[in-house]
Amino acid sequence: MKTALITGVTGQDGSYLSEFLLEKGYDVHGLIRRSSVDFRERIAHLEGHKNFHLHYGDLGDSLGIVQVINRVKPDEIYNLAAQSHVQVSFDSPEYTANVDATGVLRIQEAVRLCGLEKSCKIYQASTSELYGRVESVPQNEETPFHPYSPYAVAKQYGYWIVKEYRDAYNMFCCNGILFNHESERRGETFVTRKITLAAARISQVKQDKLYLGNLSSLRDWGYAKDYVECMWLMLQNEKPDDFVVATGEQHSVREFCLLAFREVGVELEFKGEGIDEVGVDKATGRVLVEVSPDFYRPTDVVNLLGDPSKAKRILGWNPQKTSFAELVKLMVKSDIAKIASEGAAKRVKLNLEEYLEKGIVK
Ligand code: NAP
Ligand code: F7E
Repeated sequence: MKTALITGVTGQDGSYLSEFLLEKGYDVHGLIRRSSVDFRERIAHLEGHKNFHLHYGDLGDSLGIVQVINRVKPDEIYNLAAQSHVQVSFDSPEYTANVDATGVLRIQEAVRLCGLEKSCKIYQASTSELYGRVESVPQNEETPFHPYSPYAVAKQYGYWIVKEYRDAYNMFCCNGILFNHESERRGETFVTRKITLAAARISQVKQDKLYLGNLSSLRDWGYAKDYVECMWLMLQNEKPDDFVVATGEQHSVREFCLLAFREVGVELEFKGEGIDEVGVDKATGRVLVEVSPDFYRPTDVVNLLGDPSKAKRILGWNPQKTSFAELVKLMVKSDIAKIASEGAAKRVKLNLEEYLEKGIVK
């Protein structure tokens, strides 16, 4: 039985990767952070599985990382932990560098210190944000990097230290240059999830309006569940290498909105430009989407489109398993159910309060 250690196991990708590896028969170990509220929603269904184990640790703490790696002695490490929000990296640049740059070094060094450099393969969660202020479209493994946020600059260090350890110490470590990938489990402040949650809430009269930043930004959006398979494929390849993981299709934030609202029966029409642009419900004339400068970034990455040919050719990975339209649909469907169930839970609570007041239940 192979043993894997996943950092960032409580995140979107960590939860899907855990499911994927458990299904493959792996013994899966995850690194979690202590929190005052024990919020492990995405992996709650896996706790109690006989091959799923959790360890406390933090990418800022070398000693803790060495201890966990020494205890687990993994065959494969998937380093997914990061301060992953680009906008937040402008507010917390030093913290982002500590986790997303030096944190990668801590993992690489810990593997060496534990004497596992010949046996342990490492996957590093690199990112299309490295292309940043893009120098050509589409982007592949040869496209020059131009990181354009504190997040991307930190991730660029991670990318290079992985390459360095591969060359210097002959370690099996790979960079997955993943383009944006989303899902029902996507963090709620990333633009896609913010839109699907708002569409669900507006359709259930629980929100009036959605405020967004740059509507013209272009992304290559895939489905997270499809992408974790490619992380695994990289570590099963004969030799360590770096791969772009993307769909090869590009859409704007505006287009994502149109499709998401269509799923809840609202046809949007966008009018105006820049900060004055609005998304109007064609049937009622109501403004449902507005632009707010609060969601503009000091520097924004606006033209990402990946070329996944190498992953397709060498790893046999299928980049278009879940289409863009299917992705939007499944996210909206899941948020409609989530918002409806929140309403139901509130109604039950209100009824209970009423019954308690009337002395019907004690
Ligand atoms: P996510 O949902 O934000 O998950 C991030 C994970 O990292 C969480 O489990 C978080 O733990 C953990 N973490 C954060 N800081 C940590 C620290 N100091 N020590 C230990 N763990 C820490 O991110 P994701 O979307 O799954 O992405 C996974 C990785 O891929 C990240 O490295 C991200 O930068 C990269 N990436 C993502 C995309 C994308 O489109 N999703 C694309 C390219 C690359 P808590 O739950 O405790 O916060
Ligand atoms: O923004 C624009 C925003 O925050 C996408 C991370 O997983 O993918 C993710 O980073 C675009 C940007 O993702 C809002 O300006 C407009 O141009 O969903 P996002 P991201 O910045 O691309 C990469 C590959 C990663 O590696 C990261 O870890 O959408 N946008 N209005 C908005 N973005 C947000 N968040 N909120 C808005 O209201």
